Amino acid sequence: MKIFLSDKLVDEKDATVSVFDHGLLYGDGIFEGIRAYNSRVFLLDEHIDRLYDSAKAIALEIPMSKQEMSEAVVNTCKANHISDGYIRLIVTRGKGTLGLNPFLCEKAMVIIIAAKIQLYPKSFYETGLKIVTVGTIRNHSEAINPRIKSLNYLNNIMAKIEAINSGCEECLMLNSQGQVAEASGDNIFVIKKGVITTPPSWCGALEGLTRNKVMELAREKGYEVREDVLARYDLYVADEVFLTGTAAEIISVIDIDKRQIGTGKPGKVTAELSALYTECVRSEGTPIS
Ligand code: PXG
Repeated sequence: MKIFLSDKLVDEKDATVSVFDHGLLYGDGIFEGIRAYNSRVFLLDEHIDRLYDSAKAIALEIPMSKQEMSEAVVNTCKANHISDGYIRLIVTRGKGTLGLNPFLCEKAMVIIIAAKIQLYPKSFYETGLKIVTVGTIRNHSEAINPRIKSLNYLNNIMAKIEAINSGCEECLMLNSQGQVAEASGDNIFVIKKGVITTPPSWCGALEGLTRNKVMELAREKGYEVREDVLARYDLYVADEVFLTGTAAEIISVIDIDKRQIGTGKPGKVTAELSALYTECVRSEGTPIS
């Protein structure tokens, strides 16, 4: 496998970073998870924009232009003959000292991995997920703003541990006010009487690109789509609940905290949106060759 490292493609065995890299020492960095479908990189410009916004927020200077970064992503796919896959784009603070001071780091390190994607088993989509509310709350927005896709995912990992220990694959995370934020690696939506609602990002949600695309597709179909504060109550009494993310795409939730959601089976509106999304990923994106 070829990895883009710093400024060029190298063999996987040579793709190493310093033990003094602050990405490793402190989780000081940012990332994107991107999909390629049908020889096209889906939502590439949107991912690059979010990456540079995350960088700005943590005062990290990326040593490449957006254009160069986009080209590097496409070239990494090309070099690995990826037409359908998952791309991990990482920018760390780079090599520094054992102290916290990020300004002593030499230069931000850029890493791009283009690989095959490990999907959720098909059965999860057919039967839907059971999720549980966890005690770990989503990062406070004035600590690490959840809109920053930072390399520091301990918050989400602690939540994921609780979910797995409870026998669930995913969880529901609340914010410090007890409002619904998102899942550990996906956004959440509820459907009630035909109205589709997802928490606004200020409630502690990452501004997911799948989330944004699903909102756009639903509006085009004539659905009323809202960004509004949600309590767990709203989820429990919903007709349908689903999660969105680059890796998971759209996946139904059929049980939350042992409350059956709707009929207890993946719902019709979720299936409709899922079909629209599938159509979209097949036909849109930046060509790889
Ligand atoms: N919320 C969080 C906290 C995320 O990390 C999403 C929502 C969905 O955003 P997009 O832009 O992908 O629609 C994410 C992104 C995994 C995994 O292995 C998932 C993400 C990141 C890293 C790993 O499930 N999700």
